[in-house]
Amino acid sequence: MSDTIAAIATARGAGCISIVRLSGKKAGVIMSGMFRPAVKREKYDSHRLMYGWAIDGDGETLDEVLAVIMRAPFTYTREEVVEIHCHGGRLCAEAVLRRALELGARMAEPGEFTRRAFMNGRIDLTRAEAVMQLIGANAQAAARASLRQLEGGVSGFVKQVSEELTGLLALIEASDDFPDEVEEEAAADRVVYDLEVLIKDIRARCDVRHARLLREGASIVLAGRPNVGKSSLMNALLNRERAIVTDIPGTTRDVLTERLMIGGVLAELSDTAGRRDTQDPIEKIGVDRAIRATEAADVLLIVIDAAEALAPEDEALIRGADERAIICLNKSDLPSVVTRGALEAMTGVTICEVSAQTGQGMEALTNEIARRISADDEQDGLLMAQRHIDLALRAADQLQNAVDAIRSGMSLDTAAIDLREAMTTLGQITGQDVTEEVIDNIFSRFCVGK
Ligand SMILES: Nc1nc2c(ncn2[C@@H]2O[C@H](COP(=O)(O)OP(=O)(O)OP(=O)(O)O)[C@@H](O)[C@H]2O)c(=O)[nH]1
Ligand SMILES: [Mg+2]
Repeated sequence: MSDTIAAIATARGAGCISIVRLSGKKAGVIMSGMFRPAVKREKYDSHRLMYGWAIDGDGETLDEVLAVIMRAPFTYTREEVVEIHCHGGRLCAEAVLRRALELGARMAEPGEFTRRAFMNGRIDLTRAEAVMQLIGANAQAAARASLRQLEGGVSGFVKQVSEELTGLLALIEASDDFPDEVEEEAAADRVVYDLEVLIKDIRARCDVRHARLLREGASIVLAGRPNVGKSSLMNALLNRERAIVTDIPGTTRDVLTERLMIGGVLAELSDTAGRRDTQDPIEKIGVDRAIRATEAADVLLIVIDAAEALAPEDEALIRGADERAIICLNKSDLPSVVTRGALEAMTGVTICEVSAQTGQGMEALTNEIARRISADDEQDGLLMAQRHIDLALRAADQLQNAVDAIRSGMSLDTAAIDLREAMTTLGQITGQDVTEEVIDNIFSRFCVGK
């Protein structure tokens, strides 16, 4: 923490500018050794961009730059921070970075700037994690949820629960110290009642599926027997000829995955091999992979050929369908053999009549998929990071232990131990009670320069 770190903060590849960033006590001194401002100054103003040149040890120009010094503590890391805005591409920025290292800076580790912001108490762990989620977000909904976390949504929740637990611990202590004034039984009732409300609130914020949808997007998988039109539907949903389509059953062998946006939500769409018993070793592997992909799907599109009588494979898929399934009655442009009514008699699953060939019914299908995968980011206070969800659920379990202990007639003191444990668990979310190892783990997933 005592040395000055440096890194290129902008992404690799061609761009208009690249930024070299420094943070630490010597940032300003290093800047003076490598920056020649166009207008001579006695002293650099803080937070003020200056035009000039980055120069090497012999005074030769490395690049034409804009540079700024931001003095502590009003900076990202709370330390002295310098940014040098070079021309885009890697070469200029790399030359400037090399010069900074020559002058005594050290190359920053991944996430080290944000780690310093955390260590110096400017942000808590949930906000540091929000920064990373925001950089990695690839859908608007995920970005909005990360921004809310950055604004302190998760920290606020943890603080509120911790305060309520502190209140309950005080009540327990009072009933212990002043049994005449605070009657133990009344205190126990109150603690149980309040804890149950809290547990319910915590669990309501831990929607694992919703959080994963927000972070990673939904997985949509096409399944069905050979030749029913899965690959044709894949192409129709993607609006391009991605998968090979032929009238030969068993055309698709491998799982084929593509990203797409449906109703503003990022999703992965997978085409799979047609399900059937086969002796062909390659197709067999394909069928196994198809089954595995189906198990992991958020939305399962079971494709049925409307122009042919149901085969045993179709029936097996329909009967095995759960709440993730949508039945796509495909080839509805052809004279129908399988009707909607016949399927409705077999299952309660939503049925969409479509034609991958003519596009008929595709809009209704897309709307139905969108409805299933929309991850509503406006829902108040839902946790997004898996780490937070795991810890919050553990805290809820520890509170549940307290409730169970009181219910089974144990003393309030015993319950107080569980309450304290739950508070420690919650403290790990914000980073108050967190080990070095957890911190290392979190920040190592950042990019260099952030
Ligand atoms: N008339 C009509 N034909 C279709 C429709 N969808 C697909 N087909 C035809 O059905 C045949 C099989 O289509 P595919 O998309 O390859 O079927 P698949 O389910 O991917 O087949 P496998 O990869 O073998 O499992 C092709 O000849 C398609 O042109 C449709 O909506 N209407
Ligand atoms: Mg196919």
